[in-house]
Amino acid sequence: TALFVHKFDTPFYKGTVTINTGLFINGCWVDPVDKATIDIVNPTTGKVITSVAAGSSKDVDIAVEAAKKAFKTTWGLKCPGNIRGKLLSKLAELMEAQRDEFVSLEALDVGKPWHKANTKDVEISIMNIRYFAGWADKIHGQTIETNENKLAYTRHEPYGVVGQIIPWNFPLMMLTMKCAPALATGNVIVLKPSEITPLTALKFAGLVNEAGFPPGVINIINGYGNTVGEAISHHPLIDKISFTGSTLVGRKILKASAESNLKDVTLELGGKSPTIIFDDADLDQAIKWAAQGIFGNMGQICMAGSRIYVQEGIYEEFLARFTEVAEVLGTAAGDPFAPGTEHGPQASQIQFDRVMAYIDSGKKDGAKVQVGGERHGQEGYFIQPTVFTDCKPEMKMMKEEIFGPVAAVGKFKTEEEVIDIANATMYGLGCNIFTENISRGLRVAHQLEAGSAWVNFAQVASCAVPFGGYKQSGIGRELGQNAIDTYTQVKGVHVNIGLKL
Ligand code: TXE
Repeated sequence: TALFVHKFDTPFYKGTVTINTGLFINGCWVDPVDKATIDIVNPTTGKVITSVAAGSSKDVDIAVEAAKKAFKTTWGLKCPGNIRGKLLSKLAELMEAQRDEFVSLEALDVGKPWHKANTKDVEISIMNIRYFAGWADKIHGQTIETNENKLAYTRHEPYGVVGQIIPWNFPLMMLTMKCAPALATGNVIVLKPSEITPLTALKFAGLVNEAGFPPGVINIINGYGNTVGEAISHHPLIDKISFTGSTLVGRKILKASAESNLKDVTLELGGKSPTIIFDDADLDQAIKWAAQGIFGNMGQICMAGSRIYVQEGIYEEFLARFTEVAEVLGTAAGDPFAPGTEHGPQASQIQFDRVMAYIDSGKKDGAKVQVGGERHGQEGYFIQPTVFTDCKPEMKMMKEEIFGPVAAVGKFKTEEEVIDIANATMYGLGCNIFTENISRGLRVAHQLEAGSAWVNFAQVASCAVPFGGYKQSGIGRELGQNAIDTYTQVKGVHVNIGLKL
């Protein structure tokens, strides 16, 4: 298998990172059966960085077989929780020791400003693993009172082979958020990173053997959605699938489950989350959080607060100051490895084109650009932080997920009105509410149709709190104790301790 060797000589990190670009199956690096590759592009420059192996359904079959064997012989019920936790902790330690390498690869591959990849992506990724390492030996069932002749209890057992499909907006964070609870609960995994951003997953795979995981427990197969992704979602021996990505593909995953073996499905899909700012809010803070809520990670966040509704009394002031924040952020666009960069490129040409098309549709439909609305620079996939006003609910840009640095700001009068507007979407991932009246904050949070609600901030998730979507934003929950339920199936055991025939 080929190696990718990259020398970083940047203000944040100087050093050489080496990763294997093959498929990681059964504890070994292998070439794909078909020998295909995918070019990986640096979104900051638009130039090819390297190429990585592209698997096919044949490689998925091999990985599933290895995983199944590991589940039966060395993992699953054969490996006690404290050992699973120990190996996960060791993995977190190894990642911590090579933290700067992970950060630099993520900044290179996705275009994230280095300091954000450091304090957000990699920090949270390591936290995810540590958090679920702690759960591994605390997975308990119940004893259930029935009658004196019976002992009844439940066990939370792993599914077996779990398929996991990851997007490109938080490659390492999503990987850890999916694989840590799956492994902690005794499952084995066959994971497909995004074909756009596979580098940190390969770096991660390089630590798996050193951490002590038996062969076959963790398998990582790069490849396209319509080959490797399809094979995973249709595979008859994969017992559970967890997917994060578009709602369109989410539907395909659910259909594939129905058409194959009815594998259990967890989906984390798109969003069109509202940010609601009441006129009693701490305006300085609301402006900063609202900006972070939509411009953070260049808007490529499933829970991005893309629809901002401001109460009429503070609307003009909010708009003027929010627009200025967007403008200033635009001046801090540039090389993710340069100090002072706060805004990077979109992750790929496809995403750049998609976001620009939404901006154009907004302009054509009569929305007004307050700031931004154009490409930034000539090289790479940069888009200016953009603020629209005069948006109508029926506009395409108001109904669909843009997944870019594009905010739509509108005005509202009453609490009842804004709750209705906020809920008028097929999505239901997140919502952000700003008010100094805590009763109102909680009242509104409870009425909004979303899997997560933030009162007086935006998007500060925690690995201990469940995350997932209402409506067409998904099925099931990740993170927190709920993730333990997500990756286990419950067995009721009935023992006869006295009933005679
Ligand atoms: O997503 P895809 P794309 C949204 C966001 C974005 C849009 C399109 O609005 O603009 O989706 O992005 C794999 N069977 N989100 O096209 O295709 C694919 O290889 C199985 C929201 O990149 O859903 C990748 O690994 N798998 C989001 C993963 O699915 C398939 C994150 C996601 O890609 C497949 C990303 C198939 N048939 C995009 N086709 C979030 N919720 O955070 C593709 N894939």
